[in-house]
Amino acid sequence: MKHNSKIPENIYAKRRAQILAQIKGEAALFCALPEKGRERDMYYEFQQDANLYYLTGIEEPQTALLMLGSNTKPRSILFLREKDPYKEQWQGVRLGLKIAKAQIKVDLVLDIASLKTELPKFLAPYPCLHYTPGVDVKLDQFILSLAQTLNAPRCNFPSAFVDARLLTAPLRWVKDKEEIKRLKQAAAITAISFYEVGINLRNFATELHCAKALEEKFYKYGATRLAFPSIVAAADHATYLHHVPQKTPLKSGGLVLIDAGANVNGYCADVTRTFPLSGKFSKPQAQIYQAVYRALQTGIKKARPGVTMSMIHQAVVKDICASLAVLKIIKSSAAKIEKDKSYQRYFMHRAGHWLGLEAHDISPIVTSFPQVHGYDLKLVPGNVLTMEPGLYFDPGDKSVPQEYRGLGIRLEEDILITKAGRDVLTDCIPIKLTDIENICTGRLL
Ligand SMILES: [Mn+2]
Repeated sequence: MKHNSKIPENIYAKRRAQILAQIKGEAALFCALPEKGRERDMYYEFQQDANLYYLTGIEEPQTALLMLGSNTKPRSILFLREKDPYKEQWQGVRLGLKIAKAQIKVDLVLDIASLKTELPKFLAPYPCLHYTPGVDVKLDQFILSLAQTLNAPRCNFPSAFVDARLLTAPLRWVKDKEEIKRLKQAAAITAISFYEVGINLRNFATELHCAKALEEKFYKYGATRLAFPSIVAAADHATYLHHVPQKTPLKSGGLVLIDAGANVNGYCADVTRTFPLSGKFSKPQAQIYQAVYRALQTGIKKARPGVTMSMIHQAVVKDICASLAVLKIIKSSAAKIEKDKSYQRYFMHRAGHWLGLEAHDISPIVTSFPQVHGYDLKLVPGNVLTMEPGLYFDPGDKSVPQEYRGLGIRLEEDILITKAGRDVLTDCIPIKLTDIENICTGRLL
């Protein structure tokens, strides 16, 4: 499996050109997320801003990309840290200006230390700046300070500000060949890891042990990081959507919900399976499992070019409502359950989300009036999304028949929209009820 290759520089250059083509006579600034301090001189694992990564592939903190649009001479200017032997001795090697100049096809490479003096000069002639607030709050404050004036709008600094994600979101929404390759790698790594952990489930002492064993597999098969913090939820912990793994023992008779994904060179997988530890679902467990499984299949079949995420969600909701009525969990008709939204007590999230550089990937919007949300855009080939219906019954919910209380089941696949319909990138991980049982008992080896 080839999985450690970075996206070639000419692809990043092409993406930058696509941004510049949108901002003739305007400027755009993309900056790195700040490093997050833990305690004293320790930091949390650095996470690059996905938009800056999409346009440069650079994973270093203290990096910024300034784009100056023009009909005649558009320019890209990269700011990053200069080499510093003393700091590198302690913090690790940096790219540095010289290597960046040789490798990255921008018009100018400057030291990030000069950003505050250079930025006002570069921006002075531009009326409009595309900039995303909230990525680096300190930079936000600096830019706002430059825009502030007491008596009149400044004419030597942009007077209009637009969220820069409006430029990148439509591009990031449709994955190119290089991205699809890496998303498939992330899905494949996640698949084999889920399988290997599934057949071993009885040997894990706790949720945490299981989570870390799964993550060990991700890295063994070539992950570069986790797509998001792994969720391993035993028994009624699965009724909490984003349960953080604890030292809770995995007990026979209960279910274990695992929702996790590998990240390969920036691209995420996001998979959920729910396993019966004993190797056999009880009758109520099986009833809920099948209800979620059917809803998942409904959603997957619905996904194709021309339909919207909202339409898929509605189809999944309809299916879930039918099951809630049939199982008499809500004593009402399926149509009424759907109409009065009483299903939301047990299925409270959307049927899926976009997937890409972020596990919950950026969604394009259409800035018409009123604005149109990405969930209402017609899918096109190259969109990647997850499908993840679930049902969750609080252990203390007396309105639910007793046999279902404390059950939490979610199933999730990653889906690539293609011309012909869709590819399920994660369908090599068994998911049918009997296959899941056989994994747990070691019969499916
Ligand atoms: Mn998900």
